[in-house]
Amino acid sequence: MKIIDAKVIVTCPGRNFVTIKITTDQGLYGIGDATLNGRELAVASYLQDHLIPCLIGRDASRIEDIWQFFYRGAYWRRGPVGMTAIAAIDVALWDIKAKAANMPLYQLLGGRSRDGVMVYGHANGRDIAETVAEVGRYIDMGYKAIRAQTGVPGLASTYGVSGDKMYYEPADGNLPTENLWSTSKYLNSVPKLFETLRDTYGFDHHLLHDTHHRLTPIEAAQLGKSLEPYKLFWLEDAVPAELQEGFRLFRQHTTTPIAVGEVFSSIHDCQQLISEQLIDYIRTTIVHGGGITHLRRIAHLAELYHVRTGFHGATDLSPVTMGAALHFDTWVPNFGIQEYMRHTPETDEVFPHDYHFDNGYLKIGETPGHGVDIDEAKAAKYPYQRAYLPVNRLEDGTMFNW
Ligand code: EZ4
Ligand code: CO
Repeated sequence: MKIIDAKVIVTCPGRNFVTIKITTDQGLYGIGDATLNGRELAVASYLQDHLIPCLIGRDASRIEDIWQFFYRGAYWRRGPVGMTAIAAIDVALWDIKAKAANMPLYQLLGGRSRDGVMVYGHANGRDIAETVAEVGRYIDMGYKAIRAQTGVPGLASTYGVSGDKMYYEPADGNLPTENLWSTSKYLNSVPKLFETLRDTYGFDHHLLHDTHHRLTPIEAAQLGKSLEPYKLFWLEDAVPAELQEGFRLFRQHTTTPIAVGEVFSSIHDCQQLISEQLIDYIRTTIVHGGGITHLRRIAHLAELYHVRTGFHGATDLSPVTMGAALHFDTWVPNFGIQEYMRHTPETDEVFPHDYHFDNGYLKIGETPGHGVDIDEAKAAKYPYQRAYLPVNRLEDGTMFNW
């Protein structure tokens, strides 16, 4: 089965998405997501100018060989741009292989391990009262697990708090928006939020929180410790993880479960975090981590060390990634949870998909492949619009992490 065509489709139905469509001489095609928020065109060019010329004429069934060809063959390994491009091709090839077998993708991975994929939604508000009310709304919608973020008194804006309650999109500027950050103000506000949430709703639902890479290990230790009475499902991205051994300090001070990894691009970014049992959940996902072929290796390594998966699933990961991730989640033995932010109706129209929300779970259908397509005519109606993620400065003007 020869690859006869591969094209990159860039579309902006409310936000930018980069998609690859690979076609074979047998008329089958596969779809892969290549979206890297705020740096979309770098991946589009990497695919278009460097990978696609090597892809035409290859046997689409040789997924592992093609993965190795592009990973080893670049000489310059890893990194978000390269690994996102490889992931897009990988997912499209798995889609083709499953369609050729006339099976839903999860069957090729090893079959069903669960009936549905537990997801967590994002509740947020400008202050604690508003966030508490939002969490109640998610409970009413049937969610078993909810991430709670709240505005920080004294800061004009906070990560994860949006005007639109249904759709959160942080990439909001033609040039990067500049926000202000104060760790001490933040650390004062978070325990109060979770205390109020547990007082209001009890302990029947899983609660999660994302610190978005803004603390040092000892600050993260303080936060983890102060949240212990509220029994979080996880504390996410408390510390940037370039220094994997830095998590030892954080880990040894708290029993709050730790999740990290949405910005990782390979197993080498988390090898020590996993093998030293410094984390509980690995968040690296298919689109930014080299596709199904590479995520399978990460998941298997994690399983040895009692680490479970918790794939990133923000709106900048297209429905194609969500579909592929749900097939992976349906199979993977050490599944933990899946993040789920709803896409807008415009996005859903461009990417028809065979998954749906059902009482706290996402469920996939039996469509052969990963079950997500792209409507090229609709995609063409939404041209690319440059959009950046915000940046953060401390109150004295120092550049910080967003
Ligand atoms: O800020 O995906 O857990 N989710 C997140 C996301 C990230 C965006 C960045 O593109 O941290 O909201
Ligand atoms: Co996050």
